Order: sequence, then C-alpha cells, then structure tokens
Amino acid sequence: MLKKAVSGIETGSLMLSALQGKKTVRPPFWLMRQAGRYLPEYRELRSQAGSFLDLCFNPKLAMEVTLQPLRRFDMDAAILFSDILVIPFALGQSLAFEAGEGPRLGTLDIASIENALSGVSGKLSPVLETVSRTRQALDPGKVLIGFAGSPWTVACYMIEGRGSSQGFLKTKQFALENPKDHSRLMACLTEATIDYLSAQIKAGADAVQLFDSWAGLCQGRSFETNIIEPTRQIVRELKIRHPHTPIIGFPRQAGGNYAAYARLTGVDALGLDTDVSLEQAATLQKEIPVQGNLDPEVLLRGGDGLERTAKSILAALAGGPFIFNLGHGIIKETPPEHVALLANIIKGWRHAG
Ligand code: 1CP
Repeated sequence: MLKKAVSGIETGSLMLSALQGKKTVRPPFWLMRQAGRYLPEYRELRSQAGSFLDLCFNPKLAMEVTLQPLRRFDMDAAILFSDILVIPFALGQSLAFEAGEGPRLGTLDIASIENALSGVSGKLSPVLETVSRTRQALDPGKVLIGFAGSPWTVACYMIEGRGSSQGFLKTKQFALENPKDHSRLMACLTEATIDYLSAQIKAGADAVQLFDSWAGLCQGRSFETNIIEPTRQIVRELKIRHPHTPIIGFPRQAGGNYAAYARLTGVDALGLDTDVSLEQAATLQKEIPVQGNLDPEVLLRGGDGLERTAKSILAALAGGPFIFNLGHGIIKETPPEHVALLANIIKGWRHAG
C-alpha cells in the first residue's frame, strides 16, 4: 500500500500527493514512452519477444520492460507497458506492427465491433496480469500508471487503418459523412475504455492516463463531441467505480481548449504538450494539477540547453501541484545519459521557501 500524505507537503508518494493537488518538496517525475527503444535493455528483450504485440501480451516480459526505466533512473511512477491499439485488437480488428512502419489495422466493421464489446477485458487478460504482477514487484512508494487511448484517438487509427502524417483526413471525412456510424464507434470505444481501465484499476493500477494524442485535430463543436463528452463519460463512470483513483487526461495539442477540457471532463490532472507556454501552464495549474511539458527534442540534445529548459519549467511550475514529464514521448535516438541528467536535475530541485 502507498503511504498517504497527511497534510500540506507530502510525506509518502510524491506522485499521489501531486495528483491530489498538493505541493511536493520536489516534483515527482516519469516520462512518456519511458520504456522503449532508446534503452539497450529494451531492445535486447524486444528481440527475444517476437513481435511487439507478443511483447505486450507476455506478462513476464511486459513487466520486466515496465520496470526497466525505474531501475536506471528511479522515476516516481512506472507506466504499464502496452499500447493504446490493444483495444481495437480486443474488439476484433486485425492489428500488426510492421518493423519500422508503425501500426497496420484491418478493415473496420462496426457491427462486429459492437458484438465484441462484452469480451474486451477478457481478451486483454494478459495485460491485466502484467498490471497485477508489476504492482506486486514495484516498490510500494512508486505509483503504477495504467492507461488507454481516448476514444477519438483510437478511432483515428481504426478508421485510417494506420498512423497519418496528414492529420487523419479519412477519419474527419468519415465522421462528417457517416455521423451515425461515427457515433456508434465512439460509443463502443467509450464503453470499452471504461471496462478496460476499470479492470486495470482492479488489477492494481494506482492512477490511469487517457492519451488523446490527436485531440488537436478537433475544434469547436467537434472538440466538445469527440474529446470532452467521451472523456467526461469515462471519468464519471470510473469515479463511481473507483472514487479514489486519479485520472490524468492528456488532450495533446488542445491549445485554447485545454481550459475547457480541465473544467468540463472531471479529470484530476492535465497532461500538457510542448506547445503550451509556461505562462498558460501556470494559469491552468491554478485550477488543476499539471503534468509536462519538456520538449523531447531538448532531451535528445541534452547538455546546457536541457539543464536550462528543465530548470525554467521547475521554476515556473514546481511551486504548485506538478508532475515533471515530457510534452510527448521520448525520441528513440535519445541517449540514456540525458535522461539520467534530467533525473538528477529534478531530484536535486528544492523549492525555495
Ligand atoms: O517496436 C517497438 O518497440 C514499437 C514501438 C512502440 C512502443 C515502445 C509502440 C508502437 N508502442 C509502444 C509502447 C507504448 N505506446 C506505451 C508504453 C508505455 C510507455 O513507456 O509510455 C504507451 C503509453 C503507448 C501509447 C501510444 N501508442 C500512443 C499515445 C501516445 C503518443 O505517443 O501519442 C499512440 C498514438 C500509440 C500508437 C503507436 N504505437 C506504436 C507506434 C509507433 C504508434 C504511433 C503510430 C503513429 O501514429 O505513427
């Protein structure tokens, strides 16, 4: 069990304290994609595992990969090693990760997805086993973060069939031309995400993060229906089932919509991307704990620039509830020594006064 903070400045888990809106002696930190190809020990294990999906569905190896970055850098939280696209897989859409090419998904059939809905958590039982094994193996003072993609972002991949460098035009077109099918798909994904995250929490996840990587593609009414509304439903239902489990929302590139997302979805903390200025971040932090937002390219480059930028983020945000993270995932060419330098900077930080 994690120690609970008693009052004011934390005494137990820095991460849970920050998520509860408390100021901490130094900010807790973890990094998006902290397990992955920039680590030689990951590449080694990955080559033994077979395909990327084989690795995600192998609880022993997936646990090992989840713990690898903490052994090196002693982060305050581990994030489950899996992927947001296991949900389409569990809903029966074929999925493969081609080497160096990213995900490839089969044809989308909404009726069969509706039929597969009740079996999602069962089909993802190996991932749930990774959660429970990892929780048992993890230092009690560290937080285990479970996660899922948000419905809009997962729908982008299901409709497009792959990643997109052109802003998921097919997905936007599908939503406009087939509004009924689009809502059916979003409703399925909302329900599947609730069941899956609830199962992760039951298996031992201490907090969960919703990755809405493509939230920035939606504006105005579309932001309300595709981003805010499904997130609100997921949060509402999870809070009924697990009132004490914090939920971090990461609506990447939401820009001016961040404030509405924070106000209307009910998430406990807000993940900020690299486009959010420190001024905007500090304003948001008055309403809600924030997480972010070092540019992964600054981490890639390292040196004085890394030290300067990390310290300016700390100076702006470490006086309130704050979790240090990147604004997006680690770039795979990042030297692990740069991550070690960043860890030292954060751990050496003490708030003046
Ligand atoms: O061969 C490999 O090693 C595959 C690379 C890889 C890894 C390490 C993929 C394929 N996924 C992952 C793990 C992963 N993905 C985690 C693990 C925990 C961690 O350490 O952070 C998480 C949280 C994700 C989440 C994820 N997958 C997102 C949301 C975050 C983000 O990056 O925006 C997205 C969009 C995906 C899809 C995905 N999975 C993998 C790739 C290459 C992609 C992106 C595809 C694209 O849009 O081009």
